[in-house]
Amino acid sequence: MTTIAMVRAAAFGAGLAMLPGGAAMAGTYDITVDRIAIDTGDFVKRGVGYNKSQTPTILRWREGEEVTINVTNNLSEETSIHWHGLILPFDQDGVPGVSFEGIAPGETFTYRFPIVQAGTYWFHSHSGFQEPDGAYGAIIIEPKGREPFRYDRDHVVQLTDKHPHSGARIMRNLKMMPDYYNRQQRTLFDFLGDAAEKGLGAALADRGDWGSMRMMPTDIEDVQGFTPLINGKGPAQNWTGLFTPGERVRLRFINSSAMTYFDIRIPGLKMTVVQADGNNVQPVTVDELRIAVAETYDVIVRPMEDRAYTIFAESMGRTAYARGTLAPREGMEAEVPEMRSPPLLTMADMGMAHGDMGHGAMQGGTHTMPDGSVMQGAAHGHMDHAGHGAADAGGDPFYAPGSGLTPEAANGGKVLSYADLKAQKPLYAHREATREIELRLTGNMERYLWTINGVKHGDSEPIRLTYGERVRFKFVNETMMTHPMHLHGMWSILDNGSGAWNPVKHVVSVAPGTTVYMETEVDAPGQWVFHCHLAYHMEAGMMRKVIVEGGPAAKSASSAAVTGG
Ligand SMILES: [Cu+2]
Repeated sequence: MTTIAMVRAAAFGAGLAMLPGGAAMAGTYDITVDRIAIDTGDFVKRGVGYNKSQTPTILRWREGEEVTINVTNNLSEETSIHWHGLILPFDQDGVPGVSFEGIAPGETFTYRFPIVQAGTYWFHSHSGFQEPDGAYGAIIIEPKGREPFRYDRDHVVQLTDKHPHSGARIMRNLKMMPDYYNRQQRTLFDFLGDAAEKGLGAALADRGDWGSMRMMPTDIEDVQGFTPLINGKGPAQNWTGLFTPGERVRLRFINSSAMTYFDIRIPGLKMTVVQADGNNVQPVTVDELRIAVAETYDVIVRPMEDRAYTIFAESMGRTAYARGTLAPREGMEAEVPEMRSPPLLTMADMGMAHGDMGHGAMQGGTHTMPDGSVMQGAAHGHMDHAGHGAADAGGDPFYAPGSGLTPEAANGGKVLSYADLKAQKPLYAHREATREIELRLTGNMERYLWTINGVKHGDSEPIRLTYGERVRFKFVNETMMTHPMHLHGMWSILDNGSGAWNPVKHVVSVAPGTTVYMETEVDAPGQWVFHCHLAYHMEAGMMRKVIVEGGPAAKSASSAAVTGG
């Protein structure tokens, strides 16, 4: 019996009930948290899994349903489940020490909350390194009404970066030696190559700049040596999703990696993006998309031929790839492309050495685009390039001008940009923010310390918000790594210049050397967290507690009282 079937059986066994009138439903779901063996095809390791399986559990819910989820902890340590992207009472959010006490070994904890949204989401442990160790699954919520797009079948495509080391061991190694897992150190040979190309002086100056940053131009992934999985299967194990030629197939991409961004493409197929982070967007057709850690994108593809297609997802740093197959029948395969060469960070990614352009990005000023047009600081809300396909303007506005990280399509076609995302229907009335909060993303590579405004979580004061306000968050990335920032409990409205149609997300990825704005309607009382979703950055301190003061008491918690402060 598959995991999906098991969960469904559990739901029906406990009586999935449609109440009179057909509006309200209630379902009960059972999840066990177990130590399991995980076989990636490259190695076998001990890890954590839900319902005794390395195949991620899929929870299928309906908007308007009241869900009851019994989580039984079969581990010898505390666990928790966070429902990533779900809007719910804060005491159901599953962050130990903030939302609740955690789930002790041997204990069964019952979550209960109404489902007030639809789309593709996921869930994961918020305890220790259980998520990198395998504790994640998918959530699919069917909408009450009709979808604004058509599809004939759907597949979850859940990615992760499975490492042979446990999460705890990776953290110890990174703390001891921050470049422990960076295998792409540049060599003397590369230096000689640079010197030949740029001249010895420039190559030396370049080296000096990088040395003083204590970074390397190859510091794109600080944890390498993993095997990417799709739905629990390594590249050789080749997860396969079936289709009948001519069908519209909805692929629900979820990036459940600890640390890895992926560039996803399906050679031979265009992908029409219809949803980002669970919220419908105006359809945009692309050849390739980059998915940040913890994001979801739903795309529709229409394979017409009676043949196999490869789902190819290279890590952003090109150290590994995930591979799966769409095929009319099991056992078919298509060609697996070669990985492209790894990107190199540039001075622009340091947020320096590019004169006015770099400063424009850092300080929210203006800079001139290569085509001569002028835009405000990276990703500022009033540029008029948004939605026109950022490539037309000479670069993706969500990367620093001259960045080595700007994605390009393997076939020379269209890559999805944040600038392309427009809400299908605005979720909130558009209004001016009531105030701005600046969050500088900071770090010290030498000590593997990742911080916000230079302060690590353990030494920080909570961010205090007031119920009913609309806060504008200004992210200034002063590090050379890309950070996927995730606020719990409330939506993150990404300012990409689309005004009322700015996309509604739960993760906002901030590239090096850029300033990105998001706004939040503060409509969820209680206490939450706001953090970088890279597992080891969060653990190293890139996190804040958020306290929402005021608001209706009835909404603040479904059972427990607020603890701490
Ligand atoms: Cu999260």
